[in-house]
Amino acid sequence: MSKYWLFLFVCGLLSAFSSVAQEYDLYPKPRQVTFGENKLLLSAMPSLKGETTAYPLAVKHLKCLFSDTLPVDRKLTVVIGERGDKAIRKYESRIPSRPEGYYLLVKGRTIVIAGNDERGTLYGVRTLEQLFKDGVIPEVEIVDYPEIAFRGVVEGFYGTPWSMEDRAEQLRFYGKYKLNTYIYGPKDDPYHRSPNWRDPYPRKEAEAIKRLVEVANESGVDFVWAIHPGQDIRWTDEDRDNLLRKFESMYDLGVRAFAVFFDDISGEGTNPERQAALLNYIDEYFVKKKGDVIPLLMCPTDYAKAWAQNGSYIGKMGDLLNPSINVMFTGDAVIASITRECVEWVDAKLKRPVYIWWNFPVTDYIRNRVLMGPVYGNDTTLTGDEMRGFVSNPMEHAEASKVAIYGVAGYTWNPSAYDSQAAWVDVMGVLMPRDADALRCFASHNSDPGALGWHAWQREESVEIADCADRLMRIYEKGLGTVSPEEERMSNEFDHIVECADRLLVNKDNPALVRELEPWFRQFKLQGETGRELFAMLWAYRDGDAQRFLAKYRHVRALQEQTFLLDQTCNQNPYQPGIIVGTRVLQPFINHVFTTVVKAANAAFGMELDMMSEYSPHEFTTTVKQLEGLPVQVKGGNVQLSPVLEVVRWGVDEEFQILFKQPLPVMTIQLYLGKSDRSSWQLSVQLKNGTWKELPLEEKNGEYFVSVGTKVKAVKFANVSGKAQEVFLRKFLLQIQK
Ligand code: LOG
Repeated sequence: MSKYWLFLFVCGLLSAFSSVAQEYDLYPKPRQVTFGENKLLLSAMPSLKGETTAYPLAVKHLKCLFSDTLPVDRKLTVVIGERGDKAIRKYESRIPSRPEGYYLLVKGRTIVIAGNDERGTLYGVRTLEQLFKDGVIPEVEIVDYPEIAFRGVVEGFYGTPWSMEDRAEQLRFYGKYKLNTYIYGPKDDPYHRSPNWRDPYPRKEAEAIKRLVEVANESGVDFVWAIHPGQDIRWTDEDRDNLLRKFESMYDLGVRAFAVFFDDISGEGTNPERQAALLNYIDEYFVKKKGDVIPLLMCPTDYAKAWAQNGSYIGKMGDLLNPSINVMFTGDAVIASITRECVEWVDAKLKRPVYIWWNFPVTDYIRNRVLMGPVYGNDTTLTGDEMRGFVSNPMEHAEASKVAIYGVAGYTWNPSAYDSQAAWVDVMGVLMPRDADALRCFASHNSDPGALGWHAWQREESVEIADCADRLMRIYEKGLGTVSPEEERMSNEFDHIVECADRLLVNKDNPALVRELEPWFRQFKLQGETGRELFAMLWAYRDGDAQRFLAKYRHVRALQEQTFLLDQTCNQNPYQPGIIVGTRVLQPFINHVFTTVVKAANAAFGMELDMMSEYSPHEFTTTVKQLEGLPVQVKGGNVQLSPVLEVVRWGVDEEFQILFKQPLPVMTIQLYLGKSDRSSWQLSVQLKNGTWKELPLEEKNGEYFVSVGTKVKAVKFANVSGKAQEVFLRKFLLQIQK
C-alpha cells in the first residue's frame, strides 16, 4: 500500500472511532469509557440473568428499554445485579468500590450491568438507556461513579412554589441525569414554615405529596422533606414533640429523608445550642430509630461565610451536632461561587464535609429576570471528601431551571471532568430539540443577575458579542460615518434575536418552558426589533434622509413604549415587578447608541428629538451633569428614579425636575442621599394651578420624608446650600395614591 493510501486508511479508521464516541454523548460524563468497534442489534426483551436478585427498580427500567415490537434474539443476554449477587460474580472485581458506582459492559451478544449497590445498578441502566439509538447499541466498557454523595435540588426559594406536576417532571429529569436528591422546602408553603409547620398537611396536599414521593421512588431520587420551624419555635418539650409528630405524619406519607432549616430567622430560634440539642434528639429518637431514614440534614442560621466571619455559631454546630448530621452552607456569601478556600474553612468548623446549598439559578431577589446561563465558577478540584452534598436552589420557573440543574448534574458527578460550556450547549437540545439554537440565543443574552445591592454576584452575558458591542460603541464615539464589520455583526445579531424569539414563542417541543418564559421571549423580541430599527435610524442619518430617520425614530419610540408596557403589566409581583432581558450587554448598547444617534441627527437635521433612551411616560430634566438621562421608573403604580450607585457631584443651585404626563396624586416622597443636612436641599412641587410650593423635609430612619397629599404636575429638587455637594442618590420614591 502506498503511503498515500495508508494515510487515507488511517484517517478513515480514526474518524470511524471518533464518530462512535461523538454519537454517544453520555451525560453526566462517565469516569472511564472505552468504545469497541461493533454495534449490537437490539431485540425484544432478551434473556435476563440476575433478575430476581437485582434491584427491582433497575430491572424495571431495564425492561422498558427493550421494545416488544422487535424480533427476539435468543443469543442476546443481559446480566444484572449488585456486588455480592451470583449473577454478576464474574465481573465483581471490575465494579468500582464507590457508592452508586457501576460497571457496564456491552460485548459480543452480552450486556452486563453490575452495581456497587442498588443505585449503582440503576445508574448502569440509565447509562445503557443513553447508548440505545436507532435500534442498535455500541460495544462499550464503562467504569463509573459519582464524586459528590448528595446531588440535586433544594426547592428553597421565596415566591410561588412549584406545582406538583412541575415537581413530578423534575424528579423524572433528576433520575435520568443521575441526580439523587430533591429537597422540598419552598419558603411560601405555610406547612413547611410558620405559621403551620406544627400541623399536618390537609388531606388534598398530603395525598399530592404521597404521590410525589412515589414518583421520587420510581425515579431513584431521595425525596427530602424539610421543616422550617425557627421563626416561632419555643424550646419546650411540647414544640419538640410537635415537630416529631409532623415528621411522623410525613413518614406516613412515605417520606424517608428529612431536613430542618434555620435560615432567615431572628430571635430565640437562632440559639445554636438549642438547635443542636433539638437536631440530636430528632436524630436519635426518630432518624436512627426508624432505621430506614437517611441521615438528617440541617440548614444553619449562619449559612454564609459573610455573616459567619468569626465562625463561633458554625463552630458550635460542628462541636455539638451528631457526626451523622449533614450541614448546609451557601458559600462565601448568600449568592456565591463555591471556592476551595471557603469549603476548607467551613469543613474545619463543621468537622465534617459541607453540604452546599448553591443559590443558583434562584431569582427570588431579582424576579423580573431569568437566569439561563451555564453553571460555572465553582471549584472543580473539590472531592467527595470535602463536599458531602451539592444542591441547586432554582428559579420559581421549574422547566427553565433545568438549564442550570443539568449543569449541576455534570458538575457534581465529576467536578474535574465537567465542561460547563458543553453541558450548557447540550441542554438546549434536551429541552427544545427543534429550536435548540434559538433557545441558546435567548439563554446567552439572559444570564446576569445584575449587581443588585449586596448580592454583588455577576455572570457573563452575551459573551459572543460583548467585545464587539464595546468596540462598536467606541467607534461611534469617534463618529457615526464609518461602516464597520462590528456594525454588521451587531445588526445581524438583532435580526437573529427577532427570528429566535419568534420561533421560541410558538415552539411545540416544550410547552411548559414556553408558558414560563413567554413574557421574556416577547420582551426579547422587542429588544431585537429595537436594536434592528436603531441601525435603520443610523443608516437614514448617514444617508442624510431626515424623513426616513424620523419614521425610524418614531418606530423605535413605539417599540420602547411596548417594552415599557410589558414591563408594567406582566409578572407584577411586589418585589421586582416586570420583565427585563439582555441587561448586561444588549440594553446598555441600545441605550448608548440611541442617545448618540439622536444627538447627531438633532444637530444635523435641526431637530429637538428626545434622546432619552428608555421609554418613560414622565419627563426628567436636570442641570446636574451626572444625572442627565436618569430613567424615571414606574413600579407598582409608584414613580421612582433609578437609584444612582456612584457619588453624585451636585453644583450650587443645580436641580432636577420630574414632570408628569398628567397631574398625579402624590402621597409622600422618600429620598435617601447618604447624608443628613436638610437645610442644604429644597423640595418643591408644582400644583395644578401652576404655582410652586416648597415642602419641608422630615428625617425618618436616616432617610428624608416629605408629606405631599395633593395632585401635583411636577416635582423639583435643588441644592440650595450655596456650595457644591457630594451625595448618593440611592432613593427618590414618590408614593402615588392608588
Ligand atoms: C434563603 C433562600 C433564598 C436565597 C436567595 C438560603 C439558605 N436561604 O438570603 O430561601 O432563596 O437566599 O434569595 C436566602 O439561601 N436567604
